[in-house]
Amino acid sequence: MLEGFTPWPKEFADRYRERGYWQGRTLGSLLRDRAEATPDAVAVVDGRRRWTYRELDVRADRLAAGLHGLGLTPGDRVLVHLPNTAEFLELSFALFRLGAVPVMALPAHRDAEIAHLLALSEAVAYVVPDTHLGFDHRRLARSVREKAPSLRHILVAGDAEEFTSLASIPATPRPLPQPDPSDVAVLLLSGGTTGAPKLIPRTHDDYLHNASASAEVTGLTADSRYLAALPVAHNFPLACPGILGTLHAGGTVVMCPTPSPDTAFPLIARERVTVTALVPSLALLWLEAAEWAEDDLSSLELLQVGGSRLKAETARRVAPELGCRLQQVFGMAEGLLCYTRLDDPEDLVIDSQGRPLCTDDEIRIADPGDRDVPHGQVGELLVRGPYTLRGYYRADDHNARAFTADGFYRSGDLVRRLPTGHLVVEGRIKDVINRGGEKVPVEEVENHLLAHPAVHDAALIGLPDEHLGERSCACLISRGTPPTRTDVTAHLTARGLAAYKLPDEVRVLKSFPRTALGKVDKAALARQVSA
Ligand code: OOB
Repeated sequence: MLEGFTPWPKEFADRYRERGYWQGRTLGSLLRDRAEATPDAVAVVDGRRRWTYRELDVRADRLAAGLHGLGLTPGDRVLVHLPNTAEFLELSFALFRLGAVPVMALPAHRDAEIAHLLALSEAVAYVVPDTHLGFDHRRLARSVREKAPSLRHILVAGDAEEFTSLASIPATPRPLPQPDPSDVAVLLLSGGTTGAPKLIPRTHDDYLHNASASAEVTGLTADSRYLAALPVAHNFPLACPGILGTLHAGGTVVMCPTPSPDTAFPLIARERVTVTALVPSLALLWLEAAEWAEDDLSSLELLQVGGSRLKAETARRVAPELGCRLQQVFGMAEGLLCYTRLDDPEDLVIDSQGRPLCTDDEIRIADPGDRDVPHGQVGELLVRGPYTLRGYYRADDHNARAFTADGFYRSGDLVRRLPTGHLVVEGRIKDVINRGGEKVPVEEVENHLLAHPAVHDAALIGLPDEHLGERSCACLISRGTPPTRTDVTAHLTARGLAAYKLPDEVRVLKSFPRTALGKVDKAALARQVSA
């Protein structure tokens, strides 16, 4: 068992197995079963490349053998930093089969995040593309290498320069020891918690349930063609049902390099895409673009939207303007997934964020004293279930606060439950800014701001935004010359922070409003800045 992972207590594990949620199978076998059933069906399309299930299966075996030959062993962590490409799938399945654990970094991550993830996971290998959207990932690899003593291999998809080419690794398949289905298959990045970013261990058993049950509520079949438009390292396009759910159903994954309508619409038309997933700000952009675009989007049957709160006005436009059904998804990398169902009445699809995927998802809605609120009232969502984590990876102190004594995860989301069991997301208490679905960890950015020589104190707040739902504003108390937004951007970029964490606005103030305890009163600060 991977050290640093908190397993479910035995009574829960037994129950989840008995009820068939955990099937004792690995993610590697998901692909194997399909490759045996429909070897010639197309598994993945990436540009002009089309790999059948047989080809993806053989490639994964060959890469697993090659990685084993490099010295990778079960339980080793591998930091995967690849965009939406066929190689992402080949590598992920190779690692699942080897029992090595991919750590899923987002393409937008830069030196600060990558160095942190390498240190936390003690990854032995780091896998990057050569360049992506004009950014040279080999440069990033060079700069983080010195800071990561665990790192033995840097593998590059494409032109490797002084590093090892990913394409040079595959070897003749050999029998490998089978990973234990109850062990960790993948480490996902948390959308945001207090302190440094955390890793979420997901087991073969739990993640396979996550993907296959999601494929079922989303109605995926062997005829489904899923457009992977959001970055596939994120839980939503990875397994909700995403690319893993699509492969489980025997459908085709169409890799989309960026989610912009210019790229996505022609792919939808060419590949007759039936289903995709977006965050609300992108859904809005697609709606605007669809008014003018000439691409044939008629194959689209379902649009999933989640990651941040979808406005009812936007939700109402999806069916008439894109000609497909809408499914709202309220999910978290930590586990719990809520979906509106395909046969839900219209008002629930428009106004709710769905109901839990599994009948054994235990939901509590609690007040700050951990007491259940009266039915229909707003409170913090606490959850426990067959695919919700019992502890972050290597984070004992944080885990003591993030879970109740009986194992419920404190989501930090404020929700209300409708009589149908559907949840409505009303806000949150965790210190994260949800910038159009991208989660900005406030404390992390504030710490970087405080390192600026002209910053005496810093508070990052979210302000309402027409397009993103929320935008970030850095409130600063300066010493000496007040820094401008350009100064702040240059400072944070030099510290290697991902671009989505850069403040959209900078305000310099004389003082911050404080609570009775002396903490910055962020609600009052937001009111003051908006006024
Ligand atoms: C998804 O996952 P994460 O881990 O990036 O972020 C989770 C957080 C939730 O705790 C909640 O605060 C927010 O994102 N969120 C939503 C939402 N979906 C997620 N807030 C309001 N409405 C929604 N529909 O974002 C994620 C993971 C799997 C599927 C979909 C989204």
